[in-house]
Amino acid sequence: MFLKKLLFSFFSLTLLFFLNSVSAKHHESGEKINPSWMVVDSSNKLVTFTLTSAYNGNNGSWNYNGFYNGSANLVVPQGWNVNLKFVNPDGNYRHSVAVIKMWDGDVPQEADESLVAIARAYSLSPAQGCLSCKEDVKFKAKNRDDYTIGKYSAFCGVPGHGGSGMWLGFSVIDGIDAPFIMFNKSAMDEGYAKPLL
Ligand SMILES: [Cu+2]
Repeated sequence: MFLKKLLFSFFSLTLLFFLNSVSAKHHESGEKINPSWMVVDSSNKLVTFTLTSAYNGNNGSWNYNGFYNGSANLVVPQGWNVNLKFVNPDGNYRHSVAVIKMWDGDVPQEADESLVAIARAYSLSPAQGCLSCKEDVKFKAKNRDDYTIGKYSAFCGVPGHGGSGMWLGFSVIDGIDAPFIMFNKSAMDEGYAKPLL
């Protein structure tokens, strides 16, 4: 009887420890979300992300869909077709989107075509941006030969915007069969408005 009890408490402790480490990991990488702005067409290996610039007042409006500072990470299987449906409803502030390599150290202040890391993965003249505009940015998710990790950023190239946090994570991964988005709340300031889910 005593042995049974001992075994049981050992088992409970192990389980507790395991659950704790799972939740710690969960907290670190964020929560998997399936928002309205991601549409997956598995049979055609196509994923569409609609990214609306300055969606709300979060981060002084330097955001896409209310996300900024990489608080949303778009994760796409290697070889899939991607359509970043870029929308800027604003008539006063220019915006753009460019997929650039994730940086070490300081965030770039701007991004022109020379920083684009995946072929065709940018809106027209990303360092200039555009007003009241939309563009379908279509490309194939691909890791570069010189850069196998596949960690990129969907970045507003207009000077000061991406540098102020107007960027999302963008990752290309082998060995997954569907795209997903990770939402990392801890990258956002306290009291942020609800992003588009
Ligand atoms: Cu911008």
